[in-house]
Amino acid sequence: MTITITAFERSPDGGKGLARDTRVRWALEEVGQPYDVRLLSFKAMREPEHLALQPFGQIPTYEEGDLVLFESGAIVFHIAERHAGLLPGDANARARAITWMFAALSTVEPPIVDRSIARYVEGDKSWYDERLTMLDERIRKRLGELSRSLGDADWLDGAFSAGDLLMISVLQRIKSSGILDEYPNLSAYVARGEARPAYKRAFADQLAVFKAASGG
Ligand SMILES: N[C@@H](CCC(=O)N[C@@H](CS)C(=O)NCC(=O)O)C(=O)O
Repeated sequence: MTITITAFERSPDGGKGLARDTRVRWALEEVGQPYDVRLLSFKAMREPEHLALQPFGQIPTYEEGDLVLFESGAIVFHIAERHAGLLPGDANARARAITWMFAALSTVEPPIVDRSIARYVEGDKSWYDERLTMLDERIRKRLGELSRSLGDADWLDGAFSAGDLLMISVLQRIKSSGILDEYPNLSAYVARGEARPAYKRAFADQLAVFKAASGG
């Protein structure tokens, strides 16, 4: 059955691969599933046709036959459950990998997203610098904890899993701030994820979309 995901027609990140379709593309590449992409403008994302698939008017979505999913974490989980390669066979190891998926999205991602939203929404406020310092400290707290937990291991719990895929996707969003560089083992962890052939294919495909939209 054909899998179709949605992505930005022209990603606001300039092709850096930070939009959340990249993590879905990456998961599909890891498990070797072909997929189509339907590109959406911001206007199309607010229209009833898309809102029927994604109630919050966001990307990505995932369609496969009668099944429609939204939320990148749920989509990656679905892909990992249906295909070998992203979750371990051992029940306890699988439960731990799923725990890391939740940790990525509900413990590590929120302060990182708060920082990027603050830049857009509050960047012109007199108190912005103070707020940024506070947000950076919240991020450092989480990264310090994650760094200790990862130690000198390659991946969070044994073999590479959907937990790593989501955690690395989340950490990529803080790379440009320089904060990630304060944690050499986390920088190396992200680089390891980005070196995976499946990630490279996913990144190249989303970049090709951005380049085509930019006329080059
Ligand atoms: N929690 C959602 C967040 C989705 C999300 O924020 N998508 C962004 C692109 S990465 C988006 O569509 N932004 C446009 C908007 O919210 O209007 C997920 O993980 O899928």
